[in-house]
Amino acid sequence: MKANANKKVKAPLTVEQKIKRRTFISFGAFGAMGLGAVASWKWLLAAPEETPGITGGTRVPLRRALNKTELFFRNFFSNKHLVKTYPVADAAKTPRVNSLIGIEDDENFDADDWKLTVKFKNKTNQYISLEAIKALPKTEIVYDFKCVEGWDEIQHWAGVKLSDFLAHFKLEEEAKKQYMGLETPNGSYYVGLERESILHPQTILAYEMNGKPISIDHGAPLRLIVPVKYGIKNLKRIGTMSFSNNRPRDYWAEQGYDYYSGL
Ligand SMILES: Nc1nc2c(c(=O)[nH]1)N[C@H]1C(S)=C(S)[C@@H](COP(=O)(O)O)O[C@H]1N2
Ligand SMILES: [Mo]
Repeated sequence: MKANANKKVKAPLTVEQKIKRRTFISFGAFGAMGLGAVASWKWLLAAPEETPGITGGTRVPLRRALNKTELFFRNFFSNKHLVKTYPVADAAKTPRVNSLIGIEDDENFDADDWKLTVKFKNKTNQYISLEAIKALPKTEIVYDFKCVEGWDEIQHWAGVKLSDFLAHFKLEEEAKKQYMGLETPNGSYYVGLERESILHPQTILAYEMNGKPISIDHGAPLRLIVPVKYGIKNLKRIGTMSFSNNRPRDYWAEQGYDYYSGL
């Protein structure tokens, strides 16, 4: 009561004034929403075209919206943040094995015979041995590996930084394309990754886990470790690598999972 004593007393609004004011506010809000809707619709329609079949059946505008979200994250985050790392002692001693698509046929796979195949548009190939990859500077990372299925685990990986690899094997020009595609030697599991995540300083081609050569189940002889992505993008047993400006095929995106799958 006292607090109000010094305040100027405003005449209460009449019913008519109240109605006028509300009408004004509602129409204003309604109008703004309308403009917003038109603007976002136009924005969606202007989103990048989708190559048919690359991502699982989402209606075109929605897929465009997802692609826009991807562009947003690509532009603002990807290369600028580092994933949190942990002391080696925190790493799981027997890391979980998740799924084995494209690497089940152990009998037919000879790790000693293995070479990484880099495929070019003109159908020529470059073959790179594990020895040549191991001769490059080694980087290690201990971080929290996350699977979209809901588990995560601190894991310890080592290998060559993908950006060092690209520089050493004169693939930097090729890697200026927007995407890199990786496939298992038999082509049953395959992923596409946008340029920013392959050049991310923590992305490695890994050949060691817990200080030992990677086991067959974890992706011997060479797998991708891309800490800015969910597990699905961390392809085990790399057979081929290629570069393109269109999105390469992606196993889980074809099943409707988010193509970007970033963290
Ligand atoms: N070749 C191949 N790579 C793959 C997969 C797969 O099925 N086949 N599964 C992915 C998924 S969903 C996850 S979570 C991780 C699991 O890796 P890990 O088995 O070494 O824990 O591998 C990824 N890479
Ligand atoms: Mo996963």
